[in-house]
Amino acid sequence: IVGGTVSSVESHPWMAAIFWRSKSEKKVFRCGGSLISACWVLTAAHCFPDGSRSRARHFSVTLGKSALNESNPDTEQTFKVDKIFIHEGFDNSDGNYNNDIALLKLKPKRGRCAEESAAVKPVCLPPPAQTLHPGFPCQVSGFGKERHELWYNSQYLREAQVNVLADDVCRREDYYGNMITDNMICAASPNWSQDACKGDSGGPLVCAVTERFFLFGVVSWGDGCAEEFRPGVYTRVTNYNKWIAEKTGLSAITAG
Ligand code: 4AZ
Repeated sequence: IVGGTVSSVESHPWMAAIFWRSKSEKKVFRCGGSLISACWVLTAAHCFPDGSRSRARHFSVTLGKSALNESNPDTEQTFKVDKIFIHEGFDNSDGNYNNDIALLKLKPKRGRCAEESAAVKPVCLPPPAQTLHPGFPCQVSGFGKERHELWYNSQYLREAQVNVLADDVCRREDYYGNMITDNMICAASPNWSQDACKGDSGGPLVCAVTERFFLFGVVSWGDGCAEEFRPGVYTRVTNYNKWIAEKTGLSAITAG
């Protein structure tokens, strides 16, 4: 997150941190994600490049985490990953991020996955027809870089305030032109000071509709971070209600 503020997982209790276990058993932070029900985390497909996609057992998910390099046993819940579902339409061979969405099925412990607490709570999925008007205020959270030039992630969870951008603006030639598909939402801060950045991928873009947060976007891509005319681009979650229902077997997800 560039230009935002330090946050806590209690303000984003659906925030998931996805780790990859290296050959030397070291846990390497890979991506953000969003808890959508006790056993399911929604994230980005590009977090699982070819080769690692079938290796669910190399990944783990920690919920209730506010700091990347320290663990808090009072708030954190960690799960192995049972299965990774990458959207069938995701094809990044030509740097094209269309359908950048994936689901992780958590492996239950003693028959249970996430247990709700002040630090762990699933987010609501918006109904398929729910659209956001240009300018609608949302927030993005993550452990990603605080500046594009840095090589390290943020130690603490951060959040940024960004507004939804009109599709036709984001498709203008001085923005991203035809790189923006109907499966993407662009969001930026009015003075370009706040944005998601590398390491925030897979994490939540939430927007409050009627005093409740809904997951409208998954951090996907952008040209740099917090650059003029270069909004953050998010996977448009409302286009995937059916896909999510199919994979998870959850028909109406209204927790949160
Ligand atoms: C990335 O490289 C990335 N400014 C993610 C989000 C944004 C830029 C880059 C948005 O994963």
